[in-house]
Amino acid sequence: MVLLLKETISFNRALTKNSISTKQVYYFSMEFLIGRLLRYYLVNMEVEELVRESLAELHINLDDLLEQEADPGLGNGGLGRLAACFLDSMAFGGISGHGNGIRYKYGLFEQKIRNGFQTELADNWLKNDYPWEIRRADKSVVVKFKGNVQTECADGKLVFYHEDYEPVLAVPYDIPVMSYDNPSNINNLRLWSAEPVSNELDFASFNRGDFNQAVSLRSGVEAISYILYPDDCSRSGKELRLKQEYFFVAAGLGSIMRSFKKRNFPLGDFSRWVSIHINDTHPVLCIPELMRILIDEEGLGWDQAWNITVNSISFTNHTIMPEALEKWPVNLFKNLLPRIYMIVEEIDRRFKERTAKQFIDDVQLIQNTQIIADGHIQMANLAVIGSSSVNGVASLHTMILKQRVFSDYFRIFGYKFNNKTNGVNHRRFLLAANPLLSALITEAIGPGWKKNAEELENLLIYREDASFLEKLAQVKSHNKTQLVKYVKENQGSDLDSQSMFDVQVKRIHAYKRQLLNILKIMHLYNQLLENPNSLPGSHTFIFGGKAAPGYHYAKTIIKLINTLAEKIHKESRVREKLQIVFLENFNVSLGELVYPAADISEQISTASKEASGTGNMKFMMNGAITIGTLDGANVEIKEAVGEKNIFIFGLAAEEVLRYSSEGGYKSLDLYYSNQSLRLCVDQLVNGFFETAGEEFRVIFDSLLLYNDDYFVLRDFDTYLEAYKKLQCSYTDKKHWQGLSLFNIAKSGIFSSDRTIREYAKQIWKVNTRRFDSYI
Ligand code: B1N
Repeated sequence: MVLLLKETISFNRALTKNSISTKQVYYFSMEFLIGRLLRYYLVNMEVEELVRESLAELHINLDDLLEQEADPGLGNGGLGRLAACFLDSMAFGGISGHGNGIRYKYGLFEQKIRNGFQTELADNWLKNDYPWEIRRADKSVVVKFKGNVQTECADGKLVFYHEDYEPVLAVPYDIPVMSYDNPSNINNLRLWSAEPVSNELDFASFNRGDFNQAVSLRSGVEAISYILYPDDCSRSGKELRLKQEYFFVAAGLGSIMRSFKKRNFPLGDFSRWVSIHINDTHPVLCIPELMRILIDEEGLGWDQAWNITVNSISFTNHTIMPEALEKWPVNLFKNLLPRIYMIVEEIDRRFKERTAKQFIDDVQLIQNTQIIADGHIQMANLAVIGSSSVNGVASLHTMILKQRVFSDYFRIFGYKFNNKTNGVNHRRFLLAANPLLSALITEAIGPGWKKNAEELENLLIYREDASFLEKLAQVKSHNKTQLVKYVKENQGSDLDSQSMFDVQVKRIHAYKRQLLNILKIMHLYNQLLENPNSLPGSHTFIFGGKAAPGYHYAKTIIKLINTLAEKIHKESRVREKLQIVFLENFNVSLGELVYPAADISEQISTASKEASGTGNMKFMMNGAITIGTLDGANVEIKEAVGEKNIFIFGLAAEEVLRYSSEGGYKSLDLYYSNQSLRLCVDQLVNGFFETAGEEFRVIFDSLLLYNDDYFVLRDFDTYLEAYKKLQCSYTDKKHWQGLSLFNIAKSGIFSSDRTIREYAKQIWKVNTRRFDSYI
């Protein structure tokens, strides 16, 4: 069947009116979390039932078959999944937009929980081969590392030769990207794999008997695309990471140049026909690499090359967390990429010259905007200087970029800055993930919402319709049963599908504040012991998410969740009302099961820290109600649904930023003044968790000794208040279903179709005719 689909795809691809007369967009990203494809394609082609029935005749169960497909974990979380959503929306919108990334042999680790702790297993997603990829050895590119650069003067011009370099062969594997109702536009996701240039062993070493040396050359090369860095919130600073970054940038640009040349346009028109988008700073070497190609290989002068480069490249920033902003020690960089370093130095020199003239007295600005400073190359600075557009991923985030992170650049290049609020692929996360809800919606408002998610708003006429709301409740209940079944089969726990499902699934990180959620549950537990009637109804708290393997605090949070789960389970006085489950190995596929089953969506990051969040949107379109802070895209979710249809609490971003710049608030004062809070915090270390000993001391210390950087204690009371209101709403079933319907109806603007249409119109300047025709 996969073969048949592949045939259809290659046939259609041949039909794709592509390259010659349309601008090509290339989306460079270190991560693409594409999820499973087979079922998604069947849903998009509207043949799922047909295929299911036909297979049944052969005694093959489609669901069993679908389970066989690997879910490639080629990303950490939101950033990689966003890239995959964008590919889908570009294909849907008829944009010639292609992904460019790395074919990691091992994706993000598989998470197993043992004795409450996270352990990591290798994600060997290629072990049974991957059916959707096509190896294109004929399109390989040689990437050059290290060596020396010789300069010569020829005809009054400087010419650069890169010598004694270490070559690496970049071999592309292509994955077709097809979307709904657009079989004639099939795009490409090109993932690069590193191989030695020659297949010969290093015989000189081998003959000397130096087997290690003979093999290590090969493994050194293959290491480049061996594994994804499993950390989405701190830079690694390791040479291998920089190698990965240059590897896929040089390979991608090499192949773009090759196909551009086949089109026979003048090189000077490059930016009219090609847009290169860089997903955060990880691919920022696109800027000096394109300069290198234009100058060293094509013989252009600096100014012309610079114009072409800046006009072709656009950049998205995804985080303001200082520890994630990439920078590289000059020595490491220079040694690995000598020619690229020279170019970066020259970009920096020219830029400093310009600011020194323009802002004579502003020493601070001149210093802050340098690319090379403190012995490091500041990658974000290179990105802002070398691209024509800089965007944030939600309006609050963009405002913080303009006013704080990049405020100096905003003074220089105000015109570059813009916002593109993230979106998610509603065809994957609603149409495919939630078939019953989709059928109900289509029955009510017709199928147009699949092409134009904003038509979901037509659901509003059912807001008071008791029978429709009842059907909505039944769908939710069915989806909860499906999740309960999964948890039983995979983790052995029994969940109560009648209880309220309160869900927080995302990477584990201090700023996302899983801890605040835990403290809430501890508080409910304490209250229940005091007064068994303090809590209406029963609650299931569902957590899921991976911790970076080296992030001790986050791993302790996972252990804390599991320890609390066990404690509650053993306490007969509360277990009827409270239950916790930690879902192992949260990934795209599990998300597709979880979002449709949620009643509550926990989006409780410290305001200002979450650039956008996209899980919040996936929950919303599946009818879960958000409890959250005014952070990231929550702000826009609130604007869309109105404050009565969401539960907002906590400090505002402005307050957090103000406190932080003044050294924080005094968490100890709060601890002493709030008894029930103090009890919960003490319970982390006072023997309440009989088996824990000092295990949770790091968490306790983060709150009191280190003054609670993420304002957990500060937001505790308002969180509980909002939670109480929410519980109250939940007890009124009809009211609750109305809220749920309202959220679904207003979720259309969070489709990545809307986001991509904006990128296409405002940044890439490509045709949006197909999108426009649906509106
Ligand atoms: O990008 C998502 C946003 O919705 C999230 O709010 C944001 O946290 C996430 C280094 C990152 N920002 N930065 C990363 C990923 C990998 C890595 O090595 C940083 N991920 C985000 C989509 O905009």
